[in-house]
Amino acid sequence: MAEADIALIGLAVMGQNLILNMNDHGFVVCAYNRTVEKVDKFLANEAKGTKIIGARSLDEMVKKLKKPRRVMMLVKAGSAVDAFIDQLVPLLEKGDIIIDGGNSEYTDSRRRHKSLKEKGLLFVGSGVSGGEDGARYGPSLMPGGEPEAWPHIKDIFQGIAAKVGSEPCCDWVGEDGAGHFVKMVHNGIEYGDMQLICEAYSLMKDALGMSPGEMSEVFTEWNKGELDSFLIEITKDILAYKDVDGEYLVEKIKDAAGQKGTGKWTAISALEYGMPVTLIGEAVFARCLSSLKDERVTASSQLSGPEVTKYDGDKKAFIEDIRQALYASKIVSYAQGFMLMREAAKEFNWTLNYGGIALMWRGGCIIRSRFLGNIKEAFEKNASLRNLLLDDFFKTEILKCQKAWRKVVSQAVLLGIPTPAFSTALAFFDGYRSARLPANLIQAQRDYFGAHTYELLASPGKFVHTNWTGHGGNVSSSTYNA
Ligand code: NBP
Repeated sequence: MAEADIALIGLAVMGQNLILNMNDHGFVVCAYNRTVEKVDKFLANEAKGTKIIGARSLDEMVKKLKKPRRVMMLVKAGSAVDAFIDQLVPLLEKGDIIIDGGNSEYTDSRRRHKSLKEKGLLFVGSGVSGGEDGARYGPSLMPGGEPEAWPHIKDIFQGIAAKVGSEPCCDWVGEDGAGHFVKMVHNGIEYGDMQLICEAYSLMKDALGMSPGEMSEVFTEWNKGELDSFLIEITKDILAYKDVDGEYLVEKIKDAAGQKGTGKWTAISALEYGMPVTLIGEAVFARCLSSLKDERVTASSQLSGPEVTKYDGDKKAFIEDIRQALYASKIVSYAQGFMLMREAAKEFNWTLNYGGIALMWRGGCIIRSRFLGNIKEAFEKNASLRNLLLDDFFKTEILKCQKAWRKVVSQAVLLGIPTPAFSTALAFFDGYRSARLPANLIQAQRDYFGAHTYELLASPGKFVHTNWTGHGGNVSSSTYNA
């Protein structure tokens, strides 16, 4: 009997919790898993006493679904998704919906959307963020793909999503791979936010000699203001946490950061589409450098830095400067993330709702913060805002922080404390606000050695070549802009 509103394939941590969340919101879910014993186990334990039903084969699962059938997968990204799609296609009918909620690459989602559309099936690739807790009590959901599918899944998705006030942190993102692209940028921004917090920690620890306990108090204060966010909140808890021996646990953890690849994908897309998403790039490289632990240990005894490594000015004022440097850098990071999304939208013909994206990230996910409310307002005021830095609110904020930001970056350089994200954000800011950059010289160099031509300021659009040495020819190469 067709009784289930939706099927969910994949009974690992995300799938189980999302099913329980859907059940709480009144939807009947049919659970399925490749290893079918997990279905029985789930029904007998976590799902006991709920309206959740199970299936022991895909055929049985499909038969239990109301039409149009909605099948959501939360399985390992990659070939497992394709394997399930291949098995589902012959079982489904035109107009049925397949949703991939895993961390798939947006290029895969674009391919799946295209191939399923040819078969009359509606594909949705949805970013799901918030980890286990989010899945259970309200994730941030970023669905994209076939727009026709949205009215059929909207109630379920917005019902189970995190809420800010009464607004769900879920809306339609855009066509084909847009949902997974936006999720990828979300993860990249998460890398950036984490790196910025680490740099603030490093400055307080190394330049000011503060203990984790003292720093936890600072983060507690910061969390009451503009920086109010999940990541600042957990940082204050982490810093305050003491091991069984009474020592701070954080200082015992090996300083080599892992990564799963979504930050790297964001940086790769940035390079691919020519967008200067420098902060996320630096955050990924900072993790790479951290993982060269043995090499760093060797280098630390051979490569000396400045003699003075402690800040000797007013400690309290410097802590406030660090806060402002973090805030300004964060504004740059989000501005860059939105620049990348705007460029991808152009590339793939997506109509992205930028204010909606900010709202989707406002709650439920790892980068949730008060700040995202300001971004939402900026795009609400002006949907075609070219760059966040040009919005009145952010313009005022960043200009207010500018002096402190410059002081922190220059102090870090003088004291030999690495702050790649703070520094790159400031360099971007200075580059972005420059009407004239030294790229004229690059163009001249390119023309000198490769006859690549250059454009004169006085005659835009006209590319010319100069015989710089007098002995080169007058033949020019093609004009490259990449
Ligand atoms: P996992 O990523 O660990 O995936 C486990 C599921 O994938 C199980 O149902 C498993 O079936 C199935 N599976 C695997 Br593994 N290989 C398969 C194959 N070759 N064919 C068919 N099924 C296969 O689970 P998760 O941590 O719950 O994450 C689910 C998705 O959500 C992933 O894409 C993940 O990246 C994404 N995500 C995770 C989080 C998080 O915090 N964990 C957050 C946001 C998004 P089996 O039981 O038969 O082995």
